[in-house]
Order: sequence, then structure tokens, then C-alpha cells
Amino acid sequence: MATLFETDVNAEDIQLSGDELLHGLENKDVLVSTITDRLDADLIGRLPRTVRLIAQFGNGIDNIDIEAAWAAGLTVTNTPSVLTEDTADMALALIMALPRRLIENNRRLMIERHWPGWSPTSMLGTRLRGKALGIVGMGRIGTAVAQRARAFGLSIHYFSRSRRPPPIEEPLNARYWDSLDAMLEAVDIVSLHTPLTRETHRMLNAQRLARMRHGSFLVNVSRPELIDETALVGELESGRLGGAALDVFEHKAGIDPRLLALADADRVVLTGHMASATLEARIEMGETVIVNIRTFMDGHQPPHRVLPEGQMVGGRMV
Ligand code: 8YV
Repeated sequence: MATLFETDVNAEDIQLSGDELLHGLENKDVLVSTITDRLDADLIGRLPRTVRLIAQFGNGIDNIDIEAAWAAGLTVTNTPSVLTEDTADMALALIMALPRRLIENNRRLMIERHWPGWSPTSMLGTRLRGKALGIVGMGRIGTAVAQRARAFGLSIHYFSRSRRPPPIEEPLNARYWDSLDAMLEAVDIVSLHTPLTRETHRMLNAQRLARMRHGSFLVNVSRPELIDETALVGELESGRLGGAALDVFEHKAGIDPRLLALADADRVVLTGHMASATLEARIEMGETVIVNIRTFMDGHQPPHRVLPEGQMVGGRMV
């Protein structure tokens, strides 16, 4: 475990500016990027001509203006699959955190340094079994979340661009909704597992958040831009929504103090984009990046090339 902490670096200390990035890329063939590198059309247009591949160290590519990259003749790869299970584990941890008051209980003990002992009515939470989970985006991660949630006795509902075939739906006894609005009205917990695209940007807007059930919970391990965060804060402050567990949240101008106040009041749980943060996932992501680069440099189709049907817009909206 020691190495885990020794490698813990502050993101702000390793972030390159666009100019530093461009300078470092002189005479290079490949740009290895992460979600924090904003590769917009302007930066892509200024890349040295030697660069032919953008190898994203990550699954989501919303930091890349993919259309500009393709238009510039660049190949783009990512690292799907290897972070699916860890991200799904984290989603389940967050699904459980608020209903079972895990963070609140720990915080209380740490502040009071004393446990008064068991009582039949202390720290009562909400049972998960029998509740309805609404998954937005039933891709790899959404499916892995559904499999875990099923074992916890949650009923599975999902909204996705397309209906998943029976081999996926049947063992999960999953119900497909072709209307997100309708699903939001029918579930107790909503968990977001959709990539950020032009279509999904602020998909949970004020009107949609208002459709969520009274007392329901929202979990987001995907991207903050999927949610109108100000509207979410309003729904939480009014007491209409039960809580939100967010691994991702707006932070560029600082975390919203109202969101922090809700976390202080144990209505919100915040974790800092760590859903896929296991040592194993990072090693496998690195290996996948290397395989993508090697295959590309050998003149073959890299195994995780992002193709136009995965259309994500990125860059411009981040
Ligand atoms: C990664 C993620 O840690 O892969 C993704 O899409 O959101 C994260 O879990 C990050 O993107 C690394 O670039």
C-alpha cells in the first residue's frame, strides 16, 4: 500500500498549459492525453504536423474536440473496459453512502471521539432492497452497476440511447424506458453512466430534476456537466430531493459553497473524481495506451480507436 500514497501527486502541479503541451510535442508522433487536457479545435489546429495519434489515458473523451481531431486526420484512441468494474464499485459505494449514512456516521464518531453505544433508533437509514434504481446510460459501466445493484435487491430501470438486447436485460430483470422523464418519476435512486456529449450536456436540467421523486437520491460518477448543478442544489436545499452523491462536480471556479453546506449537513457526499482510481485500473489504462500506440505505430488499426459512431463532441463544451 505504501507505494499508493507515495505516488499521490497534486493534479495542479502536473497540469501543462496549452503552450507547454505544444512545445513538448515538437517532432513527436503521439499525444497522450488525460481528461484534464483540453484539446479544443484551436489546440488541435496548432499541433505539430508530426502528431498523428491522440492516445487518451481514460475512457471519456469529452476533453477532445473529436470532430476537429478527425477533420485534422488524427486517430484518437481511449482505454475503455479496464476501468469499468472499479467505476461500478464506486457507484455502488455512493449509492449506499447516503441511504446508510456511512460518511455521516464516521464523521460524527471522529468529531465526538465517543460512541454512546447501540440503540434501536440511532442512525436509521433507508433500506436499499426493494428500491428502484434508474440507470442513465446502459453501456459497459451502467451494466456493471446494474449487475451489482441486482445483488443488493434493487430493481433495475434504465434509459439509454437504444434498448439493450434480452441477453443483457433478462438476467438483470431490467426495465427499459424510452423516456428519461418518465423513468425519473418512477425510481428512488438515479445513477448517471452516460458520456458527456452535445446531447447529454445538462440532461438533468431543472425540469428533469423536478421530475425526480420526493426524497430520491442522485449519484454521478460520470461528468458534472450532465447536471444543472445550481438546480440540483435548489432541489436539495428545498428538501425535495433526499440527497446527492457526486464523484464529479463543478470546481473550476471553486466548489459551490451551497453544495459544501449541503455536504456539511450530510445531504450530499462529495468525492473527487476517484471512481476509477485504483492502482490496478491505472496500470491497465497505461498498458492499454501502450498497446494502442504500438499497434498504431506498427501501421495497424489500434484496438481502442474511437470511431465516428461513438460521436462525442468534447473540447468546446468543457
Ligand atoms: C479517469 C474517467 O480517471 O476515464 C474516464 O473517463 O472519467 C476517469 O475515471 C480519467 O478520465 C483519466 O483520464
